[in-house]
Amino acid sequence: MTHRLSLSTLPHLAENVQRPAVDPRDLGTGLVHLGVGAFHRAHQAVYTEDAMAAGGETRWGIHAVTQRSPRVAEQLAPQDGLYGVLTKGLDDAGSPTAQLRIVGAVREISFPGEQTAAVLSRLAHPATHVVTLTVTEKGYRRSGTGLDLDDDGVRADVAALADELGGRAVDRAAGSPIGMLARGLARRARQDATPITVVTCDNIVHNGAMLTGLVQEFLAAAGADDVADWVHDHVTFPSTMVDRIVPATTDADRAEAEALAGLTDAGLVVAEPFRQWVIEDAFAGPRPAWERAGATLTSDVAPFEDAKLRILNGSHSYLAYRGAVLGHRTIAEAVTDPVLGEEVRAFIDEDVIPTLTPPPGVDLADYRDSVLGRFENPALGHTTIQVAMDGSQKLPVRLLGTARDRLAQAAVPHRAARAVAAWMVFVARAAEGRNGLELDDPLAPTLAEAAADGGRLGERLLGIREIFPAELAEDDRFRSAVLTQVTELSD
Ligand code: CS2
Repeated sequence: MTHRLSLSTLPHLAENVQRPAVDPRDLGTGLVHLGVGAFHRAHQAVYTEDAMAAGGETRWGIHAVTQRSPRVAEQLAPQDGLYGVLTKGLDDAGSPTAQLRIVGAVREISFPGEQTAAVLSRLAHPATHVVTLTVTEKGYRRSGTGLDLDDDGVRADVAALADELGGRAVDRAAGSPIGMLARGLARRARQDATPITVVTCDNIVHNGAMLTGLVQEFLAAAGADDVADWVHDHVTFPSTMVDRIVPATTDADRAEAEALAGLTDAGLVVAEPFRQWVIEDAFAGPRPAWERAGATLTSDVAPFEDAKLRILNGSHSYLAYRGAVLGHRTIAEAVTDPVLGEEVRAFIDEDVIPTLTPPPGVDLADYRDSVLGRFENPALGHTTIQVAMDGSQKLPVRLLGTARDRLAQAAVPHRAARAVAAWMVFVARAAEGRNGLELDDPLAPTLAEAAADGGRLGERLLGIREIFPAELAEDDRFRSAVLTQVTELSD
């Protein structure tokens, strides 16, 4: 029987698999991460481990918190937090390569249901200096541009904080990531009160400012004015651009990793070789030396963020919606479809690049080529359906800013309109369950209702204000470009 990966079985790991870069047993806990999905494990955790190894530090072990379910905790806890990252690329001759490394930076793991108390104390602990988040776009529970105070989880957390501040019930299970974070910050304000930095790593425009705003709205709703002042003075929220393609792990990936490692690993994640992290240098206290692991610390993340969200994520979504409707299972198949590949390139060139300021040292045409080249990686098996999920949350970030900026330049964004129309046609097909497609989106009921109004698909979807701001939806140039494309793509 093959043993399972853990600290005690680590000595049995096959020779050619990279061991943790620092001894997990030596690590203290200095960082809390909310939302320990595959992306965190393949990105920030790897940077953090490499930063500790490069700087000879041991204080940045991670207390990782799952979003809702105990599933990741069940995968990682029996493995003492250890898991593999299977990096899949291509060699110079175009043959697939796979390298496995074991990461040991995750030292504690909780899920919000029963273990809220442990997370709140970690957030308030003086050794904790940094909180990172990957809770996905919908995890922030926004409605329009602000916090959705009607969300059940947020409401329960607001009530819990009000009770905690009033000396009543404490440690009630957290119902939302913002609630968990704000309640932890409130506890820190009352206990140790040392500054802390909160780093959001989700694909959202100006993500740092967005998160500060949500935390402050939450505190205002709980009547926590003193905490709000403390947060204003002691907590920073740097913006970041994060990048690494991390497809969902499959059974075949787990079997491949097991053959390499000689151990089973329920926490395995798969990733492309490329990774990038650009972080606003605005820390309230100590932080891991992430720059020693290849991250860029800068005073202005915005140009990096805009280029990545609009070029990479924008064309990812474009390929996902058009590709899924055309029957392409993976992003690699979609981007290598000659017609679709040309379309997406034209979208980037004609509509996206004219809206961007090149980040320092970056040539946007080269960046485009490198992104499209990464999408072609057939070894990843990244499915169109995975990228297609949560379109209502992703569209504004990835496509609508481009459309708005082109209109402001007095240009009609035909290409961006086509991308939006591709989403609409996908929604219609998925709502009907055609071609095995499914509508996986927090606004699914609203979208399905709009899609049921067959002939008016475009108008109905453009009317959803949570997605399309009025100034854009009512702009005749954009509107008619979208509607024309919906007709064309529906054929
Ligand atoms: C993808 C991203 O699933 C998606 O929507 O576009 O997760 C993408 O793979 C990452 O942002 C790459 O950094």
